[in-house]
Amino acid sequence: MNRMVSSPASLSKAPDLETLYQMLAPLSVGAGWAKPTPSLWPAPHKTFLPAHWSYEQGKAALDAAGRLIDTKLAERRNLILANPLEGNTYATARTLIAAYQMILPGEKARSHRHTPNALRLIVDAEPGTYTVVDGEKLPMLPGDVLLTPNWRWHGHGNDGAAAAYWIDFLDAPLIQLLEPMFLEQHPDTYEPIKGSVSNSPMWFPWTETQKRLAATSKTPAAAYATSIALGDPAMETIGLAMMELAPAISTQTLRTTVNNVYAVVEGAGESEIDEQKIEWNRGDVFVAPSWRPHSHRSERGAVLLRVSDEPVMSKLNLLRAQVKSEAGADWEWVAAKSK
Ligand code: GTQ
Ligand code: FE2
Repeated sequence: MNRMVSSPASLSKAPDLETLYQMLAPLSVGAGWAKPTPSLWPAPHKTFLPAHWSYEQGKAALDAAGRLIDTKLAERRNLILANPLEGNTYATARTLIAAYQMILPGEKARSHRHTPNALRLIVDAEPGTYTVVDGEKLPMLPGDVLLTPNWRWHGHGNDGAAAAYWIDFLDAPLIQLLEPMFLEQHPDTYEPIKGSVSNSPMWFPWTETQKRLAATSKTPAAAYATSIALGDPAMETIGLAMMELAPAISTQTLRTTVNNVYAVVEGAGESEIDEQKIEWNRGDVFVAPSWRPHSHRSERGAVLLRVSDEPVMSKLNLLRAQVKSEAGADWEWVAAKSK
């Protein structure tokens, strides 16, 4: 192969397309019309797969990790829930990652800060488990959601009697894509605690969530069932909603450009995600990636936390969503109807 760089004069005289392509290659130029796969397409590719992770398994693996790896060695004792998409080892959906994390009684996880936004949903923890966000000590109890937005110092600790388990969610795959990744260790290793607070914009206690859900008007058959938002939105890139599923009522089938990662706060049920049936229990995580039609159902009622990149899609005018019509054949636009 001739790797010589062609002059403009010889480029302009390329006798045929094959020769032109050969002249263009060393210039890092490609012929748009000759690409084997298109660069634009009519509807989302549905690259990421529907998937499910069981808390029972995650908890068992974390218990092993508790014996095998120390928080002095591991910055975090966490298990990454990587989408089974071939070649993927990190992201749960395109923009989001979920992980199970555990901290033993008496342990501390050192403080750091990073540009990715993060939050946790507590699954099992006893009083005495806490996170420190910018010097404020916040309790971590089952059903609580705690935020650690972009560049806030955060570390965790457990002064309780039992191991504490929670689910982390971060927008790290999005930050990796966009490139502005920064991570810094706290100069004191464990950030000093300035004080405790009884409420904070970084903390959504489960007791409050339950009160708010009880006071909300019910829309059990809506795509997101009966939903309340945590935050407005919770963070720049991540939206949070607590979803109450009423007993034996299926939600309307939805397909949206939004990536939705669900965690089971309470109860059990099943979801159908692009024809895949997923049965879930308390503490489980499952994902409905962009444009995968999905609906949920619980025979006895359940609460899900929906973690999404909706704020990103909204801000960038990329939010598109459809629901299946009553008859079940047609799709009806519910967001950014295309004309
Ligand atoms: O707890 O600060 O699962 O920084 C991944 C990265 C948890 C955390 C994760 C993190 C954290
Ligand atoms: Fe972190």
